[in-house]
Order: sequence, then structure tokens, then C-alpha cells
Amino acid sequence: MEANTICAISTAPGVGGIAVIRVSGPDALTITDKIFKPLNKGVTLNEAANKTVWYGDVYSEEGVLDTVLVSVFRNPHSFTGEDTTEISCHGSLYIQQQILRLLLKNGCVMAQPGEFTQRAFLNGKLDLSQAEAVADLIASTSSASHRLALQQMKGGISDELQTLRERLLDFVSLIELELDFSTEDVEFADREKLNELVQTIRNRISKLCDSFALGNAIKNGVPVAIIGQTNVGKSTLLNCILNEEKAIVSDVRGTTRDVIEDVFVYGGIQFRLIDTAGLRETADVVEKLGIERSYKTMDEASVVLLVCDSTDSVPNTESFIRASMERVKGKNVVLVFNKSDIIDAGKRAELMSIEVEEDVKKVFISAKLKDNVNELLDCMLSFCQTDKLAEDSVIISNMRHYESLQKAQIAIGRVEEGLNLGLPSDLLTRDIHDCIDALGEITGQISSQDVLNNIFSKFCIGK
Ligand SMILES: Nc1nc2c(ncn2[C@@H]2O[C@H](COP(=O)(O)OP(=O)(O)OP(=O)(O)O)[C@@H](O)[C@H]2O)c(=O)[nH]1
Ligand SMILES: [Mg+2]
Repeated sequence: MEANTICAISTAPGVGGIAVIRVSGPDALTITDKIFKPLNKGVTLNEAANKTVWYGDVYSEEGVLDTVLVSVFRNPHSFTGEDTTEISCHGSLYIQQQILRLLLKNGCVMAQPGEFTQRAFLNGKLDLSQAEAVADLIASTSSASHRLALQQMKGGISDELQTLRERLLDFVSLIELELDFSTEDVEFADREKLNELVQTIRNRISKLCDSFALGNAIKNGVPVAIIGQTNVGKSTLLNCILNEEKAIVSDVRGTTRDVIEDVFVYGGIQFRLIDTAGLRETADVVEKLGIERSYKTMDEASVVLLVCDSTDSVPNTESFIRASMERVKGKNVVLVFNKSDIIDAGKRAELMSIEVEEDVKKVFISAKLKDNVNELLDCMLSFCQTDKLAEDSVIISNMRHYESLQKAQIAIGRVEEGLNLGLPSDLLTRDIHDCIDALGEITGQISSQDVLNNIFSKFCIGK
């Protein structure tokens, strides 16, 4: 346990109704006692019971600074596992700064970013993936990203990986025992049972790895590219979905020259909607650069809205669709026929009959009149496998976990191969250890100081 006592403002920077200053460490109660006097005269926080709240005044050199509430959490019953006080003061910036100054003057040191959570990890209150989930929870912007973070914080992935890892550890110790008896031909570890475990782990890891695409999209927003020829109404569609005049709309072809992006939440999922420059042949250097960006956006997006102007000639529309479909193979694509307000039923039928691959949906909308846009949004939502979220399955959303799982997958593949080939025990154990280590990296049983610093430095101060 760290010897010093840290403090920081834990609420968002700025003025609020109240602010919370957190103090954690062996001297948290003593130091807070030096600046705070409870209304019940004669009581000190040092003698206060665990999980109690005290009403009283904070004193500076000049007298009373503010009337506050102080919560007392005693080691190990606090977030950090150390003695902790939380001072809820009035939200003035001046008061917050003064209380911080008084705490520092009386022996506290400023907390580093994420240091409260890092201490919680070091004191065994959270494992590493749970600690990371705290950061995700704070950053969550949609109900889905909130759910993922909460599930991870409550130990969703840790429990399961820990169990699998322990079972592997059991096997490896049996195999290592065999090595001690190398002159005799003994087998303590049942190879068939080991093979079963290897299969279980391989299947589980591959499911978790597969879930990363969804998890990552939920955490960072699903990128949706709005692609089409000039003047088809791409920017109008962006504005209509965002419900603001984000992009310039005009009847001049080539109005949008750059990518314009914003996020919005629909059905609990955050989408990143990206408007692009209209695709056409052009001699204009700047427009050309814009069009290059359109293609790049299209390549990087996971959902592509191919927008067509319903009033355009069918052959032109058809050839645009053909050319684009080549490029977006494997992505989720919606064919959006815009300006449906100014076409007749005959034209609609003609456009409907354009042949495309089965899984490509066609939606008629009027971005200008905001007509049928919900059908388009439902279509986008359908790509997000929200049913997987409804099930209680664990979804990976952290890049570091994904990389460790991939390492574990390679190692367990080698174990499987080794078992099939009847490799000698010492070679087998090396691969099993690789897998055990990779799984341990996720929960923090195996971690270097560099990894820890990197993770916790991404937190804000006070967390
Ligand atoms: N009638 C009708 N007009 C529309 C609709 N959507 C867009 N428009 C009009 O089409 C013209 C082009 O709209 P934009 O949104 O600028 O088109 P764009 O695809 O972004 O065009 P570029 O940026 O030049 O590629 C504007 O005059 C819009 O008012 C629609 O649903 N119905
Ligand atoms: Mg535009």
C-alpha cells in the first residue's frame, strides 16, 4: 500500500451546485480533521464510524470557508481500499481550490490521473479489466456503451477468464510433475480432459474475439458513410438526422468538399454519421481531394448509405450502384432513394426493380420533408446485432483485451496442435504458459508497470 495520502477534486471542472473533493490514504482522516470541525462538538473523524456522513465547517487561516458534508470510509471499505474522506462543498471554484490548498498544506499530495482507481486495483478492490471499465463507464454516451462498461465493471469477463485460466494452471502443474518423473513413463495429466479444456477455451476465446467488432463499434460509435453522386441530397440527409443545419445544402453540384461528421444516438446505439463530397469526374483540384476523402470514408465505414436521387435517369442510377457495390463488398449497405416526394409510382417501381444482392435493403425517403427517415434508421440499427446485447453474453470492447485474447488464441492453437502431434510435455507446457499469461494480462494478474501507467494515465484526475 502507498504510504502517502492523495487528494483531488473528483467532480467535473467548473462551477456546479456542489463539488466533491476526495482524500485517500493512511492519513486521510487525520488530515481532514485538521481543516474540518463537525457541528457535533468534540467529535473527530478519526474516531468516526465507517460509512458515516458529518455536517460541519471547513476552516481556513481566516476562519470559516464553507459549510460541507464529509463522508467517512474506513480501510478496506472504500473504493480505493484505503481510509477515504469525501468532502462535499459548495461548487464555487474558489472554495474548491481553497479546500484543495488546505489539504495539500496539511500533508496531502495531489493525485495523479487515475490514481484512486489504480490504488483500488493495487489493493485488490478491482481487477484490471474492471478498473478499465470505470473509465469506460465515465465516458459512456449511449445506453449500449453504458451497459457494456457496467457489465465489465461488475466482472463480466474477469470471472470467466479467471476460471479457464485456473483450470489451465491445474493442468500445467500436473504436466510439470510428470517432468520430475521423466525417467519413468507416467502421465498425471489426463490428455483427453486437457484436450476438452483446450477446445472449450478455443471456442470461448474465438467467440469473445468475434464480439470485438460489435463492442468496439458500440464504444466508439458505428461509422456510417453517406455516399453518392453530387446533388442527391446527402447533406440534407445528414442535417435531417442530426436535426440541425450542420452542412451547407444547395442546388449547386459539388457543394460539399470535405467530410462532415457528427454523432447521434438511436435505439441506444451511438452512430458516427459522415457526410462526404459528391462523387463525379472533375478537373477541380480541391474537389478531387474531397472525393478522395469520400472514397476513404467509404472504405473505413462499417455502414454505407448509398444515396441516389430518385429523379435521376434509371440507367445512370443503375450504373452508379453497380460501380459502388464492387467497392463496398462485405459492408452493411443501404440503398437510399432520396427525393421520393417528387417521383410517381411508376418511377418508384422502376427503381425498386433494379437488381442488387439480396441482403442490400432499399429505402425510399425524402430528406427534405423528413419523410420515412425512421425506416432508414431502423435499417441501420438492424446491422448492430442489438439482440446480442439483450442476451447476457459478454462483449469485448477494449482493444487491449482484444490483443491479449488474440495472443491467447494463437497459444491455445499451438497447444491443440501439440496434443495432436503427441509433443513432449516440456514443449506443451511452454505453450500452455503462453496462453495462461495472455489471459492473465486481461485481468491484471500479469502486468508490467508500463502497462499499468499507460492504462491509468488515460483517466482524469480525481478518478
Ligand atoms: N425535393 C427534394 N429535394 C431535395 C431532397 N433532399 C435534398 N433536396 C435538394 O437537393 C439539392 C441538393 O441537396 P444537398 O443536400 O446539398 O445534396 P448533396 O448530395 O449534399 O450535394 P453535394 O454536396 O453537392 O454532393 C438541394 O437543393 C436540396 O434542397 C428531397 O428529399 N426532396
Ligand atoms: Mg453535400
